[in-house]
Amino acid sequence: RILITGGLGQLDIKKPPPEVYKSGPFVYADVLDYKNLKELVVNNRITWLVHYSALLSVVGEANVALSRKINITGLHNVLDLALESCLRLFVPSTIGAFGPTSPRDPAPDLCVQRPRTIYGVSKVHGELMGEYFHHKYGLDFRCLRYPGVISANTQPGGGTTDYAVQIFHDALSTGHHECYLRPDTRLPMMHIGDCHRATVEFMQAPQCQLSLRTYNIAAMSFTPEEVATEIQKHLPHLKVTYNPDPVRQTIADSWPVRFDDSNARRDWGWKSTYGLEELVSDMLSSIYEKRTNAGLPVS
Ligand code: VAH
Repeated sequence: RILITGGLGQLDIKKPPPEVYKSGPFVYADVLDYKNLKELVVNNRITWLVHYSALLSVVGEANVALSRKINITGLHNVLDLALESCLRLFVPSTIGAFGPTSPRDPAPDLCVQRPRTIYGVSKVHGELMGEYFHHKYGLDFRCLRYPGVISANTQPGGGTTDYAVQIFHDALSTGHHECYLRPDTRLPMMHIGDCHRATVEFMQAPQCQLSLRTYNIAAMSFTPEEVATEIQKHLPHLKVTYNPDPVRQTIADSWPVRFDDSNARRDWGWKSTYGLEELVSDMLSSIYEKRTNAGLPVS
């Protein structure tokens, strides 16, 4: 039985594919309230804790104090809880766990990590603390570094990669997207379906197969220009203008351009299924259906 923190956030657990998670009840909990988390674990006989709660890159820079509480104190709570209740623990990391001095094209699993956001720093801390608890106490800690995750079921949540969600909503509503990154800004991205499937397959992998505790996973890397061009194959009227935001452009320019995920592919058989064409087609059809069902106009 799995407890997922942050399940109503951008990683879209509300409607996971049934072959991924069989959704259970949603309950309100505060990752800073250890006693409450402990009660949830004991009362629901939890065996796995999937810890999604975190402030993302841009929103974290606007509220460093809250980001430290949620992303670091919250992480320490789930680490202690996992030990105390003999849980297995999955915590995602991110392309944001790398910085301007990391190899960027591609970024390997093991290299210099000096991120320049509190989000990235907290995620590197999570990787290191989880691996320490594994080696020191035997905790079954597992971590995947996610690319920018693209889902039709959630609104952008304060990240740097969020233009790649917003552009689809704009394409089907106003027909115009103003992009806060330069047209040539290449970033690793992944469809939410691949993200959930990778997580479940990794959680199910026998520990004897894992040469690492933290793995990069990749699916595709694209620029705003490339995703706009692919959308325009379906919606030729889409107009994209570029107005780079210095904060988000600086963050994006410090992140990997591509991920090397060869260890994940070798150790536990990771293989992505959505490329750019499949992502665009699925996002447009999903958002088109949601807007139509909601009685909203579709451009
Ligand atoms: C962000 N979407 O942009 C998140 C993500 C890979 C980046 O962690 O902050």
